[in-house]
Amino acid sequence: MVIVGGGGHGLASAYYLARNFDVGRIAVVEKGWIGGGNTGRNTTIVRSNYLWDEAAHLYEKSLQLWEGLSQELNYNVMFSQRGVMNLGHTLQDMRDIVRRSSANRLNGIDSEVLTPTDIKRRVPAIDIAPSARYPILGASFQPRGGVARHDAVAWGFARAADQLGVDIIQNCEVTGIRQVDGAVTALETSRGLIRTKKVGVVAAGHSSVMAAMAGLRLPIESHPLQALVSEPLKPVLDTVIMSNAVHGYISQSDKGELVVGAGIDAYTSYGQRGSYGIIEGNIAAIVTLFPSFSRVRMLRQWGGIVDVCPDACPIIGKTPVRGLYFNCGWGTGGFKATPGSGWVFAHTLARDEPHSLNAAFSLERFYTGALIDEHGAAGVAH
Ligand code: FAD
Ligand code: PYC
Repeated sequence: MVIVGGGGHGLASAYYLARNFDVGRIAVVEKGWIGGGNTGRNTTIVRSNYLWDEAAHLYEKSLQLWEGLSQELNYNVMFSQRGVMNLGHTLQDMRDIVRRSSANRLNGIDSEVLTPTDIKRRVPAIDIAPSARYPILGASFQPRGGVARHDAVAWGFARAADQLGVDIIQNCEVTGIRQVDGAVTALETSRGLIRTKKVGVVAAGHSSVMAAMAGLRLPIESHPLQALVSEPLKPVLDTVIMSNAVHGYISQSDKGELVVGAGIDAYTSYGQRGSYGIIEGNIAAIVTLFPSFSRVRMLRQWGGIVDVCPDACPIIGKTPVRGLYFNCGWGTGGFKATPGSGWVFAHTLARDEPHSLNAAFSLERFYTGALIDEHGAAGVAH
């Protein structure tokens, strides 16, 4: 089997394939270097507080895998369960927060609803003044959520997969997918032809490009998503704060940098950068929440390309081409799903049928209409 894409999801898929199933030889081909895509560009927020049962179960499985991942891989992925707070600024935000929090608890997922005073107690630097431009009326809080070290996740899965015999081939771009009678026969790559009957594509940012190689169209739009970090500061923020209404979120890395992210850039693009206007609005939003951060100097900015589905949920499963499977469309929120995505995709590839946790995330849902709308839980403005 060949996995296309050496990001966290591709490497996790290869690892769980080799660990859980007996499928013969496995290769991961990566056009650049492992973890150089969105895995190494994301802001590492991990949580499972999704609204609908299907998504909640999938992300919760992933969160449970995160909780044992450093031991599993014998590699410190620095998973830090410092909690994730989603702020509400309007009455409707608060109704949505209470609804989602209740749905989470019904699914066995930890969730609390906080008042502004609770928030201030946990996050002294935040401005909860009723006169603020976007007054904070409350928040949902998932204590088991948090952050992890992004590149360690790629390296940890890669090393563990390598130890199980997986071939990881970097600087190897897939340029074509050969088929005979509607079935995959080989991959054309920048380093030669690879014959194979089974291919799992996990190429975030370029899923539509890969699909086009097989004559398929996916219901995906590719957008830039950017983030930035500040100079390192003494510890000032020990949880993750997200606000969809103001279009910004923030946490503090173990090195002390403030890690800040925005909503997606509205236009579609494959350029791994973002537009200045988004940063300007993003920083204004963060300063609204944390006025004292206005004097902090920002150090670096970057962008990744996220593949967004119309219902803000992934596609994990078979395609009309026999032997060709896609795992894509994680949009702005796939880092948290890395282990869970690998777990279910490995099952799907090995058994040729979906795991119960990804059955609802098939391509067919765009024909049947059984969409799973998680825009509210995406936590990042679209
Ligand atoms: P990637 O790491 O992008 O891996 C895909 C790989 O496929 C790439 O390495 C690429 O080079 C390779 N590839 C592409 N085409 C080919 C080809 N033709 N041949 C061979 N290889 C190919 N998610 C969260 O859960 N929490 C967050 O806080 C968060 N923040 C984010 C912030 C930013 C700025 C961005 C951009 C994304 C964020 N995300 C977040 C989303 C998350 O990063 C992605 O959903 C996730 O990392 C996708 O992982 P992946 O392994 O599928 O993709
Ligand atoms: O899905 O939690 C998330 C997220 C945070 C920042 C970008 N995505």
